Amino acid sequence: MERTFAMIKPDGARRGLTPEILARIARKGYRVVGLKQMTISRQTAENHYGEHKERPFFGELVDFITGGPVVAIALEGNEAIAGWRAMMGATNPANAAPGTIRADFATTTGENVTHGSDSSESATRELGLFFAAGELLD
Ligand code: D4T
Repeated sequence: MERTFAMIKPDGARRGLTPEILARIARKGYRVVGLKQMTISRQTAENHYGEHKERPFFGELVDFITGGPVVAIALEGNEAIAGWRAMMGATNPANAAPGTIRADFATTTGENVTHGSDSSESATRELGLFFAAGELLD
């Protein structure tokens, strides 16, 4: 069993896509072991996206992710890290496979509805950044 960090970004939450995305997670068979709505602080956003600090889109990315409530989700399941990434589709929705969340619900890379950890190391780091130990089910 693997755990990963998933997030419904402010665009997805604002557009009312949370129930649809949680339904896809349930139908897939992942177990939700943590779930909360929150507004991300700038400090947490800069930490979360630290790998992109030098990229030209960093400022806009931090503005966007802190610009409204998100839904933070901890998922558990067999190969959940790669599996959730597959359900989201490519970062640029124009390249996302039909049936993926980004193909179905997004048009731009900047506002692409969901996030998912890209490795086991990222999953551990991001789960720790967004959830206190007591907020996750055993
Ligand atoms: P996240 O981290 O949000 O799940 O996205 P990905 O893992 O699929 O993609 P990423 O780390 O390369 O990008 C993080 C975040 O930055 C935005 N972005 C990315 C952007 O606004 N412009 C860009 O050119 C790129 C590459 C979108 C996602």
